[in-house]
Amino acid sequence: MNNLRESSLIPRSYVPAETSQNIRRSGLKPIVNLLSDVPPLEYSSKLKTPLGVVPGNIIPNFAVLEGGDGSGTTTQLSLLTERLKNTEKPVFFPTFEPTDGQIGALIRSALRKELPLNPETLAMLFACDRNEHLYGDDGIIVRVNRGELVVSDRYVCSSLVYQGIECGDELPMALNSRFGIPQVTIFLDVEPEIALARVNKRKTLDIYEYREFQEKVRDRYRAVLDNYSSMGARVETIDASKSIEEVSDQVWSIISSLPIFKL
Ligand code: ATM
Repeated sequence: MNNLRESSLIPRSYVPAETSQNIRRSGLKPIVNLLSDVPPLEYSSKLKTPLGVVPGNIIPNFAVLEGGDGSGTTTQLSLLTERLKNTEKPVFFPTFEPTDGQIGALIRSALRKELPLNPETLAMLFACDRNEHLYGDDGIIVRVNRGELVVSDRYVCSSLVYQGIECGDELPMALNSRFGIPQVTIFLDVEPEIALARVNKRKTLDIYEYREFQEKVRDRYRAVLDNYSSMGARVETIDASKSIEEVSDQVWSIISSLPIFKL
């Protein structure tokens, strides 16, 4: 974390303003005040350079695939990885949330109904997992700053959508307010009926994989992403009921339009 703080490439708002140490030093400051001390997110689409100074809270060289269950985010990330496997530049790093770290493992056992957790606890775990994913050693911020292209299967919008349905807007928004926004968010949009027919071919279903919930997921994605783009984030929607190949071509045309490919 110290290395991250010292890096001039990282905007101040990417680094938590208060460590547990200076919280203690400053006396017992209530958590509510700590949150209100966080500067509001400044969204900006005016990205001038793919590396270096980052305007607003947009994370350069970082793209995200989002969508309901069965929308194909995981398949599309594998196809993108396949496309980029022989490309020397940029170095490509595919990744996903929940991660394969220990917090991610805890989350997955809750999703499989093996570990009963409050929805709020789960919301917090997703945020903890993301914090490590973003700011940890060899995390997303370190990688994009050294010029890698990072594409993640799910990120903040998943929490605003899924945990938003379970816990209301406030908690996921507060928990995710320090995480920067990707250079592009690709939303794979598909009717829940089609998506669940794909998911049902798998053996075990998780806590979110049923029709009513997935209807809400789709509606909420649209609202969250509308909001995101009205604040300057680049959002691209793909009709994911199309064939895997067609969707993959569209994903590629968006990813290959990123400034990192023009260096
Ligand atoms: P994958 O199916 O993409 O591995 O993700 C697992 C689940 O985690 C997915 N839902 N189902 N079913 C979405 C959910 N999820 C959240 O609820 N919040 C989050 O922040 C993330 C990253 C995923």
